[in-house]
Amino acid sequence: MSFTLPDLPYAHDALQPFMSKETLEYHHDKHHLAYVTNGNNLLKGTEWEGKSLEEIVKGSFGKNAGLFNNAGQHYNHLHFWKWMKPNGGGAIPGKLEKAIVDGLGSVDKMKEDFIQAGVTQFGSGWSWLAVKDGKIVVMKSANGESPLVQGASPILGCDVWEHSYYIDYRNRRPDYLKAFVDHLVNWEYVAEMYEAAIK
Ligand code: MN3
Repeated sequence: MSFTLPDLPYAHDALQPFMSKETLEYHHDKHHLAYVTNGNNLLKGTEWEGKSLEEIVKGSFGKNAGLFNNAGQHYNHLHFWKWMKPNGGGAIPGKLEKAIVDGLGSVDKMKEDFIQAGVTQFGSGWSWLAVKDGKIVVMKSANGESPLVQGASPILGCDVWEHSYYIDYRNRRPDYLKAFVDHLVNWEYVAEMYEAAIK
């Protein structure tokens, strides 16, 4: 398969004031597009041509850095757009909420740990909720890596590369992460990925 850039599931200005139209114009229209274009070029002629995106991400990790970086970021961003919605951050669907409490103690603790993972990720990367050995855990990763290459299934990720927040928050990464958790997360989509992860 080749990679294609999906449309955003909402208008570019729909996440304001927490994520601006300008940020999404750069982040989706330019950064994500570059991962798609570069990924397609680097995929050509490799053993992973014709494989699924997840197989490409896992297979190229540690073997083909250029392809991995672009395919990994394509995977991460495909979901990142769907992990947000206008007026997000509200109630968590019951079954997912129970699994969060089982794995991490409480919803507040999960939010605190998720934000802390993003704040302490040195340089570019992501903070994550993932399912590992049937339990929900908080993880972080560098650059284009994700729980997929750490033996886990990602169910929520926040992009902490500067391109994701510098226009709106400058150097205030903690404020960006807090706004993401409180106002942007689409918990219904997280619940959908949780269901898929525990199958
Ligand atoms: Mn990004």
